[in-house]
Amino acid sequence: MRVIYSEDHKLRDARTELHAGQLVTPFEAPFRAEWILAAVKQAGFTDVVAPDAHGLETALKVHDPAYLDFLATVWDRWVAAGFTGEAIANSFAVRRTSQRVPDNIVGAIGHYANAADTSITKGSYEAAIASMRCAITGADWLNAGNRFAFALCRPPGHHAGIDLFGGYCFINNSGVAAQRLLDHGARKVAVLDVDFHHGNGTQDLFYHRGDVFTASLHGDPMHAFPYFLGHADEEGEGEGEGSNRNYPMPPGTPWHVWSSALADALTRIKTFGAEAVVVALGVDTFERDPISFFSLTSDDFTRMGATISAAGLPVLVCMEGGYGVPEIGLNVANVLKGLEA
Ligand code: OKP
Ligand code: ZN
Repeated sequence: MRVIYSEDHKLRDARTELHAGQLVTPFEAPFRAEWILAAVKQAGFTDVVAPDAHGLETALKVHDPAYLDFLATVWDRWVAAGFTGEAIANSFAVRRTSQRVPDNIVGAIGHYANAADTSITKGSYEAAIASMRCAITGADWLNAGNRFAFALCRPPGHHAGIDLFGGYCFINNSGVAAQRLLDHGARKVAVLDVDFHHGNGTQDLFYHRGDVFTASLHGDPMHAFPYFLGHADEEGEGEGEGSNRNYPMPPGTPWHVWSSALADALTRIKTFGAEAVVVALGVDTFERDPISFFSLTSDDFTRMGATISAAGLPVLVCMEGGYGVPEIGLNVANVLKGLEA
């Protein structure tokens, strides 16, 4: 198992997250990647490399160019406007409003935001690029004929849509990795999202495409972020008809229920004809995750890895969520162990 990690994730270190009516220290913080890296090394996964210096070529195939330009320039524009706090969206392009991109930076942030939880700071873009590079480098490890890679991506990516940021995400790392696999010979691939939260961004990227199957197991959006996507009747459209599958599940969901959804998703991924699978791995399905409501145990994460491995496909794991508790590292290491067992 090759592990791809960049120190540049530390450039994403916001002071604020709008949570429960207050600006709190973000749940998505640098300690997460440090804890996970330490635990996977401890578990014997010591083949850790830095990512290659990829540009935006692959990202431009799944994201809107103007959106990527916004991400690259938003912090400087915010500072130039004279603002001293972190950049937080507070006005949104909602139902029956113009989708023109405002010249004003506050308007532009609102246009490109799907949530106000994600404060933009100096260095956030650079960290997001480093995270994307980890995913691409991991995809290339598979392209070279290897079976497993772990891209220790931070910040996460699965809430980033074609032209939307939020949910702690800016560039959709798993989606970019899927595109990279297609660009290097795979005819069809799958993104299997096992983060607690629905992969709304990834669903958006590929909803009308027939070359990427997207499956997401998550807290029912009637009760959990991202609230506005992730229902079971979202199955893809046009060329993508039938190539999206959602498994919304209720509070308290334990392994024996969650794993039936996983089994169904893997069956569909095989039937679809995917030649590789990108796993968007959040360990926020853990029973003690501070912002989620499933009941998986640390041993369940080993079972998760083994179940995914049994599908027999090459697997690129991209890190998504998992917060606040020391077990996040162990839980990730357990997935990797299960994959290689
Ligand atoms: C990102 B990933 C705490 C809850 C709301 C959105 C959660 C984003 C999760 N304020 N914030 O999918 O783990
Ligand atoms: Zn999550």
